[in-house]
Amino acid sequence: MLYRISKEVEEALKNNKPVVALESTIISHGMPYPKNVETALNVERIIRENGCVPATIGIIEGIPVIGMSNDEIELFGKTKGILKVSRRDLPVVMAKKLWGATTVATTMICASLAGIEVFVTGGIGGVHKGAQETFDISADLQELANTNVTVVCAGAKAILDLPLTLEYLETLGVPVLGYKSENLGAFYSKDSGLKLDYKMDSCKEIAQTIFYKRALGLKGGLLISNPIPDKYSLPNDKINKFIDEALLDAKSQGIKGKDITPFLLKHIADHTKGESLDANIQLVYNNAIIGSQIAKEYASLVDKK
Ligand code: PSU
Ligand code: MN
Repeated sequence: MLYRISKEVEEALKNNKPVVALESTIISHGMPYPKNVETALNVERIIRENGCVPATIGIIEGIPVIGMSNDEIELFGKTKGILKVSRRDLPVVMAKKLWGATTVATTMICASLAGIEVFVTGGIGGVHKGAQETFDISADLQELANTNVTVVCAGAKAILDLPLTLEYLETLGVPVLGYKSENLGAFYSKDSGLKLDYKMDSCKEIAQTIFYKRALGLKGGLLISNPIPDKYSLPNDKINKFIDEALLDAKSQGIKGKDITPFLLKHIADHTKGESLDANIQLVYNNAIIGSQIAKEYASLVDKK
């Protein structure tokens, strides 16, 4: 077997019970310990309370694990040096029997291997600022073009070039749907000011869109932008000041490639003290609720088929 799947997730998939996939880079590289573990376990609890089975995904001794145990999540949260594994790293990490935290791209690959349609995260990778020169475009975007998984996020952080990220997704044919919102979410802030083509009024409507994409055999994912709730949303200009500083720091320290996103995330978390981390945690919880509803609606559509 290429991967290990937990009994609970396997049973749920067999019986068409809704399952929600979760990534592990957000645990190992996206938040500090112990808040990362606390958040990951709360997200699993929220998904269960909303009638779905959570499947946190990570690579343990070279084996992709779909449905990590609480102890494994704890280990991912506190062990230093777990690699950040995107599409190109996955076969190497398996061959070398290493531990790896899965990015959005790799979590999509593993979810699709197991047959999980809905995946909840915080923010996706995208086109980086200055990509015209650096060519730094996250592999997450290509994955959305190619792999059949729906990703629920709160938009993307302004560490990225958000208008270019939307252009790129359009080129790749990825539907970007705003849940009860006309505009793309900006992660910590509820509104990026960038208009999306489609506002969805219900999770049922989103599930139907997934259903038709699959029924038509249109390859690739869908991106759901579920903006952070009003009461946790930070003002754009306030957070952008920290983002600009983080970008300058990364440049002066020569940070590049796969290290840039974790560097920027850590810089922002350190400099905004608890505030940005709290917003980050709340938006993931909110995505877990909406992602669960989408997964349930989708499972009931597939049942009726
Ligand atoms: N953006 C966030 N938080 C994250 C990430 C992105 O706001 O934790 C992580 C995700 O795992 C995403 C990855 O898939 O960073 C993208 O990295 P890169 O830009 O190197 O492709
Ligand atoms: Mn990159």
